Amino acid sequence: MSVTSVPTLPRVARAREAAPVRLLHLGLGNFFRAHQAWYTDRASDASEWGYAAFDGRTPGRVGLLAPQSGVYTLVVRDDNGDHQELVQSLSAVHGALDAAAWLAYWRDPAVAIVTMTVTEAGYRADPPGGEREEVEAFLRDPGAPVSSPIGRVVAGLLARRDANAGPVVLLPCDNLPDNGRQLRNAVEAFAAEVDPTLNEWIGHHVEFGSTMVDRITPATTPELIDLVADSTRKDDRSPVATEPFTEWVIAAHFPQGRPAWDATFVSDVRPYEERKLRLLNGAHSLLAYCGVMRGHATVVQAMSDPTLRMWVERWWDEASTGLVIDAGSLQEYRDALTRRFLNGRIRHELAQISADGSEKLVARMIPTIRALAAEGGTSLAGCEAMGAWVAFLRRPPIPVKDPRASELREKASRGRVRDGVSAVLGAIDPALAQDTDVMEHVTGATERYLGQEKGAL
Ligand code: CS2
Repeated sequence: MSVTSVPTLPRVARAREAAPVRLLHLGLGNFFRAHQAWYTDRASDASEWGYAAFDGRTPGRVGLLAPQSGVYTLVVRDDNGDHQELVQSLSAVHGALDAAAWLAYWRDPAVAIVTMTVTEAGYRADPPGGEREEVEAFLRDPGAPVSSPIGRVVAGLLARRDANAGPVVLLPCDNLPDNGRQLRNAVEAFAAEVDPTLNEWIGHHVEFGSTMVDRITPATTPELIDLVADSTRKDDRSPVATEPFTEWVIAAHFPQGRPAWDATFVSDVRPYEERKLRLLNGAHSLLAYCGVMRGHATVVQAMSDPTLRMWVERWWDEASTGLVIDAGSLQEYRDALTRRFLNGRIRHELAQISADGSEKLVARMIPTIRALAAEGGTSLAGCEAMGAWVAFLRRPPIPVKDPRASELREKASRGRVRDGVSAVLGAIDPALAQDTDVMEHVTGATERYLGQEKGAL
């Protein structure tokens, strides 16, 4: 049965009053809704902390959520079946271009925390040189579209300072090492362009927290919408599927308080974040590029391929070197990852993970490849993944999504395979392109992946 054929089902609706808005979010995607919004919904003081959430660069989510006043069904899936929860922490949802509402929240002293999920690529203060005009245009006309997330945050900070609305905590929730520092660098660089006095105010009023976030959350499918309609007898156009596992580690001070999130609060997120980025996200990228080049579509399929499983285990051995987490808990972590990757009830598309490789690989895989090279060793699994990535860029079986797609595709396609590998590695880490051992292994892998249709794999 499909919701389109059952127009009479009532739209999913709020079961409790919306909490006052004290949290702001940029990037109203599925991950935010399975993670930060869900933690807020589950907090014991949920009635005091509501979110106003804005679409990121891709508009559209708000059109589905606004008619159901921001509430949606979270479907938690594992082999024991589905468990559904109504998430009601979004008190308001807004489109990406609703700049007047965006600035109004920043001017409101009750708004204490701004979280963001804008993808790895969102932390670039691009377009270079274009930011000044972008923010000036925005401030002249709050209806003017601003596309860069950093531009939107800086515009918000200007509005907050001008309204004298007090301190605010910025909490980035993307998979970047030291994401608070990266956000601070991008915001300060942008702010300096826009208003030379803003950084001093930022220094006194803005806390840049760092976080490690984890919950595997695939894109919503039409089947999920039908499944929720069937089981709840409600029409929810924007449910989210996710896994039972979830983790949130936060290092920040909250001068105006925070929801009673069931998160882990630490003084330094680095050990957690390095473990997660390298082991989970690194293995994801390996499975994504090697997987699509071997004809797989999902994480479960790729992880069930014995060759790729071997490469993942090898990657975990390599990427564990230097992690400051004890070995016993590392093995448990790896076992849990294996179970999570093999969760057959989560259809996690490799295409989704393959996006933004130029940003993701630098955060997830390159540090391990570099560290092993510095010790005179080789990250064979890292080179395997890089080789598959270059093959993917050179001859993509699915569309390449990356802010640098055309540049990287052109580089990958140059002359002999070795030339393509050298140009791509040089574009993301020049030192790696100079490393003869890395070059040899990556080139070998790229040649193998490109030759697979001739039976070379
Ligand atoms: C994935 C992540 O798409 C990707 O790049 O590796 O979204 C991953 O699923 C999450 O970080 C899990 O917490």
